[in-house]
Amino acid sequence: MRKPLAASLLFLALPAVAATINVRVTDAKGAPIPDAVVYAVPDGRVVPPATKRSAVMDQRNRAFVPHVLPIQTGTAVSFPNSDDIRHHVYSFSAAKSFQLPLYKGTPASPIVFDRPGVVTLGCNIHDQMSAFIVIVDTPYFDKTGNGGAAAIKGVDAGRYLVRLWYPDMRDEPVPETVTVSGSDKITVSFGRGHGRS
Ligand SMILES: [Cu+2]
Repeated sequence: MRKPLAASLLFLALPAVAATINVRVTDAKGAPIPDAVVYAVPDGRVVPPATKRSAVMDQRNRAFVPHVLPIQTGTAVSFPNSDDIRHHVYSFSAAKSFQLPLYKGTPASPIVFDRPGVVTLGCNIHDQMSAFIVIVDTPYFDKTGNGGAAAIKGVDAGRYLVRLWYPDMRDEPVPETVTVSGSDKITVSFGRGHGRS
């Protein structure tokens, strides 16, 4: 049966409804934790496809930029070398093991990260270079700034498990369960139940 025309027009006229989940991450003493990845995983539902399918992990002044890069599973990451010396990027991580042998400029093919997990990057030439690519099974994620705050935006209605990862995390805390019903602003805090190593 066809929908009445008036009802269809009303539906189209409604503004897009999406929520923001604000997350604060502190250590046991209350100090903010920067570079912490927070992500909301749909609970028992199909994960929406990635809205962003590519990302960049740069190399500048003998450092990876950014230090922590959160992406959704299936995202292609390019590894431009912005230095005028050569780097040799590698990962031995289970989620993605690869090498980009000594190079300058931008490698022709980006690398697709097709499994969730944490990939630790290194450079064979410069031992101090390290970075993390955090691959999550959801398009809803963000990373905390220096104040330990992040905002997961554009979250559709439904139930989510909000999870946490940061570079020297010892134990992941129990995920926070949140239910989004409309254009809510929800606040989640991680301040206990996880230890820095
Ligand atoms: Cu290097």
